[in-house]
Amino acid sequence: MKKETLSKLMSLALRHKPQEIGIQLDHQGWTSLSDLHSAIQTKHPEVTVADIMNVVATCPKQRFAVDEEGQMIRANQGHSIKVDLALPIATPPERLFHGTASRFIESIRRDGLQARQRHHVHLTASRETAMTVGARRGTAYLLQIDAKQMHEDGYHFYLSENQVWLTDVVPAKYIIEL
Ligand code: HQG
Repeated sequence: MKKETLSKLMSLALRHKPQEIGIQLDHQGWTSLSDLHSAIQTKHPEVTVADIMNVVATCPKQRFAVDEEGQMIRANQGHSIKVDLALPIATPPERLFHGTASRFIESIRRDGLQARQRHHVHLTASRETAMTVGARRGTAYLLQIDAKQMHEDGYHFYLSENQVWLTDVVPAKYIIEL
């Protein structure tokens, strides 16, 4: 199986539909590496634990983490199912970015940024990353977020292990268009 295909299958299992391949996640999103491997092997017998570990190690977005004992695996962020990643509240940089598609802008101006199917709104400190994320959905449109003011106003931010800034919602008044 191609590495990208395996990575997508792991995202499906660890972020969205564990039941679809027959695994269970604990409340913090972890599952046993060997359970994940066995479940994947039912349909794809050629996949090895080393293949899974290779995705964990080389995925450019560092989407997955394995615990120190090398026994448990989870997705670092991006879940649609309910998990508590137990991330500490972090102080964001003054400005964060969100890349979206231009066709969403009117709605975002009105309603702010919402998590939609995911747990959190995803933000980044990097303009380039935001543009790449936005380009997935059409003509990329870059928004700048006044994270300093949000933080001062009591909104919580979390930094995932793979450096994605997460927050519950970004009300429209904190969005600065670029
Ligand atoms: C948009 C990928 C209209 C929002 C990426 C986005 C990222 C609104 C879409 C990660 C809205 C949700 C997350 C509103 C938000 N009206 N549209 N009020 N509020 N939106 O995929 O941030 O490959 O859930 O702008 O690289 O695009 O999965 O979020 O376009 O890091 O690891 O609704 O997913 O990473 O889309 O992407 P998503 P996202 P992975």
